[in-house]
Amino acid sequence: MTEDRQVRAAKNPDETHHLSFSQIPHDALTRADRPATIVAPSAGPSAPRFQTDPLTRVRELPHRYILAALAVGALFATTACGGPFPQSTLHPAGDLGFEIDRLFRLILWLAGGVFVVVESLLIYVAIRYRARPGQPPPARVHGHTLLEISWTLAPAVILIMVAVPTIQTILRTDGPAPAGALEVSVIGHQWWWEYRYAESGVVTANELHVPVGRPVVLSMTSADVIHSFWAPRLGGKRDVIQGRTNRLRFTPDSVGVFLGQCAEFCGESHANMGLQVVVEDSAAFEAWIAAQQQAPLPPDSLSPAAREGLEAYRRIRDPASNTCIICHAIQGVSGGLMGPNLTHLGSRSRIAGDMIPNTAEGLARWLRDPITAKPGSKMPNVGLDESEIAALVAYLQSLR
Ligand code: HEC
Ligand SMILES: [Cu+2]
Repeated sequence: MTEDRQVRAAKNPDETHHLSFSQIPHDALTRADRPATIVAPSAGPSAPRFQTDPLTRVRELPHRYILAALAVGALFATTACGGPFPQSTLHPAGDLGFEIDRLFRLILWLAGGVFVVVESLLIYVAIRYRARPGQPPPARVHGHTLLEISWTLAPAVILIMVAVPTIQTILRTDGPAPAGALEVSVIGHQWWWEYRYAESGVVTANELHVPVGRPVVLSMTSADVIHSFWAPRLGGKRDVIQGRTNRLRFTPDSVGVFLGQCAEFCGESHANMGLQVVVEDSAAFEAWIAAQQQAPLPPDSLSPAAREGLEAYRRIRDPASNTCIICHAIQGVSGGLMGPNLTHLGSRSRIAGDMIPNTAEGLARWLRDPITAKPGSKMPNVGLDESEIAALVAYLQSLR
């Protein structure tokens, strides 16, 4: 800092507050004289508050702020005990979910034990050896073999206690399908899930149907970036990576609809990459498979509106990349391979990665502008007019 600037700083501390870093001459930036110290001369009665140390600042807070903060904390703590929480790992619904829950509890207890021991020692030492007036500085201790061995061994033992069951669980759940298991290929896309059932040839999206009590093995890969399949109550999560096949094995033990979602940030609509796992008894599952294997209604049994929709669906658009049949597959109608298979769209409860209800209104909203309905959607705004949208909704709803 130059001489006259220092003088000015002392005379008019306010002015120095406006000095920006770049305004300070380069040679002035010595260690002892960095911008933070420029405000030092003003440390008089009008000294800015931020110069006090953090503890003093907390002590100076009016008590009502502290009470308010505690009240908000308590509110969060109590609301966390309510429910329902459809994506809670604490209510497992399958073997993998139970394993994960068991690991979580093991680690929680170990960490809790460490916390209690460390905090008790800390509080004991802070009180027992606190500074007293006139007390000489404490003697230094150097080297204590027993202590050093024990504080190296104790964490190592705890980490082994965590690592062994964790790795065992990973190995147990990422192997090839055992005999009798249901194998499903899962393909992660920005931002939806594709499922292909090896034995039945069924292809669907976002809503995975599996039977209760039978092992399921998901063979998972990605069409683009890294995703992660996670249906918390059933277990998981496991990364879904392009060029790799990761497996996830679990056996659901209760019937129900279990929500899940992508658990690896994968771009703009990552948060909208939801999924459902529909666990049903084996009769309902077989019925679902049989229905998925049906071909769609032939054009002449469609209603006039739906037939118009089929025409709109087949229409070659300008630019051609806006043409439905380039992207979507419908058995016997089109073989496009970029978007979800629509052959049995009507059997799904939601569209666009579990985001929008599969109703006439939801479908129309989607077709009108997919990019507003789902930020970043890889389905373009095709530029449909309202009559085309109405016809397409009628057609899409015929695909049961
Ligand atoms: C450039 C490729 C492309 C074109 C063209 C296209 N789509 Fe899509 N479509 C997609 C993709 C990708 C998705 C999945 C979007 C998501 O969920 O993030 C999708 C989703 C959908 C869905 C929801 C499916 C589900 O199960 O979630 C419907 C319905 C749909 N498209 C209908 C149409 C119709 C009708 C047309 C023609 C008017 C069309 N699409 C044109 C790529 C396309
Ligand atoms: Cu994802």
